[in-house]
Amino acid sequence: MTFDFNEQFEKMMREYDVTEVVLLGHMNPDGDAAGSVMGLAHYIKVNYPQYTAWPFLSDKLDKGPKKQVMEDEIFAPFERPKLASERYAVIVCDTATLKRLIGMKYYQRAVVSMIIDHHASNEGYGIINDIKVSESCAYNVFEILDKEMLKKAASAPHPNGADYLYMGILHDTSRFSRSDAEIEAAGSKLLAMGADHRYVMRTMQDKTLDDLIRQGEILRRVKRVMEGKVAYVYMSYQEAKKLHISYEDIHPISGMLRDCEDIEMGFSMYEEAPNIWRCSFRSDGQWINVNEMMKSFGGGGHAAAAGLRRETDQPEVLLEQLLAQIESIQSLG
Ligand SMILES: [Mn+2]
Repeated sequence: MTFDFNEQFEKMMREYDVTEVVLLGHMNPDGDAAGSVMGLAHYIKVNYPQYTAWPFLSDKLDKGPKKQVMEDEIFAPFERPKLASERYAVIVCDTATLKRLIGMKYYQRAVVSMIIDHHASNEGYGIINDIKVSESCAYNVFEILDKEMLKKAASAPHPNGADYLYMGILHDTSRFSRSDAEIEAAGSKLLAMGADHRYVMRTMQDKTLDDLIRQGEILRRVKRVMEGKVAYVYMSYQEAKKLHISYEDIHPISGMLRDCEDIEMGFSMYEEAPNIWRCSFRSDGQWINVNEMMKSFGGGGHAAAAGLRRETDQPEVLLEQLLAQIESIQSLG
């Protein structure tokens, strides 16, 4: 049975006797986290004037989506919510584990929480849950909203509620590269309601020539293993500092490698601070399920995209363990 957002939301606000709701997403938010949180905030603002929505996002939001959020005339989600009451609800979008939540204090002090997510690795926290594995959380949000009411939120100036949900879908499916009939239908319905494709596409065009040159430096360092099917890049804190390479530069590399015709899986290991390693893994979700692969390491995400954060002074050992894990899954399959 589909989760009915209106029914669940109205019941939650009534039963817990609250009039304010804080909307939260994950750390280093991407287009999907921001799109889900902001889309829902606009929907509530337009359709439930008796309630106050407070979207709150980390300002470490990806550069492209940030451009759009900065143009919002209704909400300022990088500022702290100015709650009038100590009793309020929270809605968390696109966040698999509480460890990755931004705005933990608001979550902990809320009288009730609603979780809307699409991660296979969601740990099942929160009081009211709607977790459905899909390509994008914003797509899930679209599915549970009343379409006539969403249309009202879509007639506001850009960026409106439909622009945001469209942005989430666009980013998490890599411009509809991973799509199906339902996702395409959601996209075209959002456009018909008032999302503006060209306007939202600007959030995907955020590269400068310098960005591409730095990515070139990263690509030169790529190594291949398993008959070339697995490609990875390993970058220490010192090296990244020397080349002025940030997490933002290295994060898309695993996806770019995976998308190469002759590569099945791409990953990156990046030392963002001394001994703190952030790793990204991308595959088609079938050749290797990277969410499954991450389980024994304490990371996770989706079948085709997963991450791991690890504190270690022996990164070579971690790299060897990762490669051994890929080998062993492949030999079973
Ligand atoms: Mn997402």
